[in-house]
Amino acid sequence: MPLIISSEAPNASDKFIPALVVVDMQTDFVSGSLAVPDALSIIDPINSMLSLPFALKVGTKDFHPPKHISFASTHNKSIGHRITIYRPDHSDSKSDAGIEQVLWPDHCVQSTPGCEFVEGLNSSVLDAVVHKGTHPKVECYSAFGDPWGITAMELPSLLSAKGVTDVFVVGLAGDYCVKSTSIDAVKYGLKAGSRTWVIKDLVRSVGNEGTEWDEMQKAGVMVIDSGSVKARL
Ligand code: VGL
Ligand code: ZN
Repeated sequence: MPLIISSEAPNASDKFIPALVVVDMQTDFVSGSLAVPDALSIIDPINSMLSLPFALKVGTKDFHPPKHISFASTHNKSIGHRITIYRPDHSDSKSDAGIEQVLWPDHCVQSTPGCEFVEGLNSSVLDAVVHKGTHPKVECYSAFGDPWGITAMELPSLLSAKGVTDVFVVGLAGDYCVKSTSIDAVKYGLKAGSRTWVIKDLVRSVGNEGTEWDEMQKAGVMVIDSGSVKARL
């Protein structure tokens, strides 16, 4: 048999294996202690995304123990106050610049109703649920890992097991967990060869500055709308 080299041979970059990551669609973020404005309106459109044939559908949950380091009540400080936190496994915090942490109301505490997926979300079709913020002394906005890489998270291995080429992100909150997760998805994609998209009309933010979109795009996240995703899938 002669070897035929066709210019139309499928090229690795033509592969399209999409994953949907639904970030923190939990009661506390929709109607509870840390309700994100207008979050209710994205539940149904996210359900319709979840009905599309993504190769992998992952939900994330903010999943804090009581007295978590990100809670204002833990420090007897007011909500919105900023503190500096350090790597919990650092014996010498003087050699650690630390990171700024804004303090939140108690939210998404494990085993409380506010931590559940919001009512009406079709979570039964999710292939996996990734929990984050489980370490009492580590804040973790990204579903890929915490700022110090202390807490191991399963999202990278879920994506690579399916050979995902395109990661689509929706959910809450645009200026915190969606932003961090999407930017980390780009970093993952640099190694795995995948692209990262955030579906803008299926995201709501806590603040109203809107700078998160620029930050995500500068980092290499592509911003798309749900209509275009539906047309592609
Ligand atoms: C989040 C604030 C605190 C989020 C989580 O899901 O965006 N925001 N914890
Ligand atoms: Zn949190």
